Amino acid sequence: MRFIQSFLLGLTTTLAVLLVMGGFWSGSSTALAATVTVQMGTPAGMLVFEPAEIAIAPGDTVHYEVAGVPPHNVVFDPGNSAGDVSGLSHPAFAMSGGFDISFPADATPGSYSYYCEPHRGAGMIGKITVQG
Ligand SMILES: [Cu+2]
Repeated sequence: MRFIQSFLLGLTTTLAVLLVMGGFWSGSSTALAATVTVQMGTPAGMLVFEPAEIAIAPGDTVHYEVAGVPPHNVVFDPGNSAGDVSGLSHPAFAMSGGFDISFPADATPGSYSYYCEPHRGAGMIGKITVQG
């Protein structure tokens, strides 16, 4: 009898722990925002964003990293974007290193176009699709 009681107590505890862990994992996997890296310029001297087109979820962050031929910046085109782009741009020129641009969790789904100001004429433009 004592054995059965301790067995049942152990089983109940194990189930409770599994339920708590399962809830934690399923909750955090949906809330965890991702970071996608885009290179600005290439070591070979190309004036491009690489990759030029990416898809993200609302709340995700895009990390821009100088990879060649600086300076670079990121300016969103309000006339060519699905939602509000105020506050998204990073107009300061980056000579090295990188910077992050985070999309709000309530960002309007659709495509957002941007360019690098000094190299727009050379075709350094990019597109981010925020998935719904
Ligand atoms: Cu540039």
